Formats: sequence, structure tokens, C-alpha cells
Amino acid sequence: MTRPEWQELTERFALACAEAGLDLSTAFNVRKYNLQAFGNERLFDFERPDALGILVGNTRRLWPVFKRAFERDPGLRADANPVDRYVTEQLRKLASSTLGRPFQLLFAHATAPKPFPFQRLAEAVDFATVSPSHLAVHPEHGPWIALRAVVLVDVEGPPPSLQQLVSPCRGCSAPCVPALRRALEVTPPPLSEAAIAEHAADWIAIRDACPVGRASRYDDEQLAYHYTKSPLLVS
Ligand code: B12
Ligand code: SF4
Repeated sequence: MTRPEWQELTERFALACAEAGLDLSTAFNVRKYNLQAFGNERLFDFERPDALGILVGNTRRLWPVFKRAFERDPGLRADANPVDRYVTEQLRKLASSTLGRPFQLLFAHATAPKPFPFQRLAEAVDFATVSPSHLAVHPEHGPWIALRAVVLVDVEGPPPSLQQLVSPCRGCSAPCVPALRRALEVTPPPLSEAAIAEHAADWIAIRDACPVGRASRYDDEQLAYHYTKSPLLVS
């Protein structure tokens, strides 16, 4: 039996992404998200309501691959946000070389004109659920994931699944909540990356409070980069 095209495309793309350190991908039917999305937050579907969407993220595995690229590439070293640049360049290249169909990319780091709600998308497509700490929690990796992009592809997607991800937060006593409260208490508003950087330990404690996915905790350099934006050193 021949496999559907969406499946072949997704596998090829996901494999290439994983080699680039973007090791989490999930295919979904765009209709599944669009049915519950607000008007201006709907995903583009090429006038094909059941189009293929692929949500891309990463775990701690991104770091060594990204660091090698960072050490080789002066363009990354000169960029104030080298991870975002790396993700953008890699996904544009990999989508062009593996999909063989018209596609559109939407990045989680793009905040203008306004950010696309990636955490809600992740929940709608049963990839991770939104927790009381405002982090998306994955059943295996817990809060130790980043959401990077969605690629929309002009091909019929998978049949909309009726299954629903059981939230890893179900039945949890939510130790992340007092940790979030504490971080908010010590961080003067307005909440910004700079304010979080000054109180990084309290913000990291929110992720550390979660019992799910502890083995996927980021290593120290990755944590420092994400929470304090400390400049990366070339070894
Ligand atoms: C803007 C933004 C922020 C703002 C949030 C301001 C705010 N009040 O919304 C600030 C600078 C504070 C922030 C902080 C952090 N962020 Co941030 N952020 C984003 C960004 C770019 C957009 C979020 C957004 O506006 N969504 C649109 C709104 C309309 O969606 P929403 O569903 O209504 O609301 C969600 C968020 O806005 C957020 N939120 C809403 N209210 C509040 C209140 C508080 C106190 C916090 C912390 C968050 C928050 O949670 C909601 C879901 O529960 C996303 C990427 C993306 N495109 O999603 C990353 C993102 C959410 N951030 C991320 C991370 C890792 C962080 C930090 C841990 C690290 C850091 N240095 O940035 C901290 C701390 C967060 C925490 N919970 O511990 C990750 C989360 C990964 C995950 N597992 O879920 C994301 C998905 C980026 C990524 N590449 O993976 N962030
Ligand atoms: S501590 Fe519990 S409630 Fe909080 S994110 Fe983790 S599993 Fe969910």
C-alpha cells in the first residue's frame, strides 16, 4: 500500500530537521487548529482546509548542533539572536530542499505585527499542553522544550485525529505555581527578557519545579543563553 504524500514529506523534513538539532516535529491537519482559532489567528491553508501543518521544536539536543554551527559561521556570531537566526536559516533551507511543494513558514520568535500563539497551537495539535506556569508541557520532555516554527504545506494533511493528549499536568499538585508566584514577586514589572535575566534563577526554578521531563533539562550553557542572553563564547 502506498503511503500518503503528507507522511513521506513529513518524515523527510523531520529527519533533516533532527540532524539540524530541531528534533521535535509533529504533523497535523490545519483544520484541526483553525476550527478553534480566532479569525486573525487562523493558519494559512492554501485554500485547502485540510492542508498539512508541521510544528517544529527542539529539546536540549539543539545545543551541541547549534554550537558547532555558531563556531563555524561568522554570521551567527555577529547576530544578537543567533539561535533565532540559525533556526530561520535552517528551516528555510530544509523546507525548500525536502518538501517539493509550496510552503509557508511562521516563526515563534517573530513578534511583529504580533506573536502567533505557538503554545496554544501546540495544545490544539496534541503536542504539548499549556500549564499553569504558562509553559507548554510535553508528555516526555516536560517544560524542557522550545517551539520554533510551523510550516504549512500545500498538500492534503493527515486525517483530523479524534484523540486528545492527556495533559501531563492532570493530577499534579502544580509545584510550578508557587515558583511562578515567587518569580513574579521578585521581578519588577514590566515583564521583559531583561527583567527576567536579572532574576534568572527564580525563573529557572519554575521549570525545575516540574516533575515531568527532568532528564531533558537543558545544560548550563543553554540555560544561561535562554534566561540571561549571556554572550556565547567560542571554545
Ligand atoms: C512574548 C513572549 C514572552 C513574554 C511574555 C509576556 C506575556 N505576558 O505574554 C516574556 C518576555 C515575559 C517571556 C518570558 C519567557 N519566555 Co516567552 N515567549 C514569548 C513569545 C515570543 C510570544 C508569547 C505570546 O505573546 N503569545 C501570544 C499570546 C496571545 O498567546 P496566549 O496563549 O494568549 O498567551 C501565552 C503567552 O503569552 C504566555 N503568557 C501569557 N500571560 C503570561 C503571564 C506570564 C507571567 C508569563 C511568564 C507568560 C504569559 O503564556 C500564555 C499561554 O499560557 C513566545 C513564542 C510564541 N510565539 O508563542 C515565547 C515563549 C512562550 N517563551 C518561552 C520561554 C522559554 C520563555 C522564558 C522561560 C525564557 C525567556 N528568557 O524568554 C521566559 C519565562 C516564561 C515562563 N513562563 O517561565 C517559550 C516557552 C517554551 C515552552 N515550553 O512553553 C516560547 C514558546 C518561545 C520558544 N521559542 O519556545 N516570553
Ligand atoms: S509542575 Fe505539574 S502543573 Fe506544573 S507544569 Fe509540571 S506537570 Fe504541569
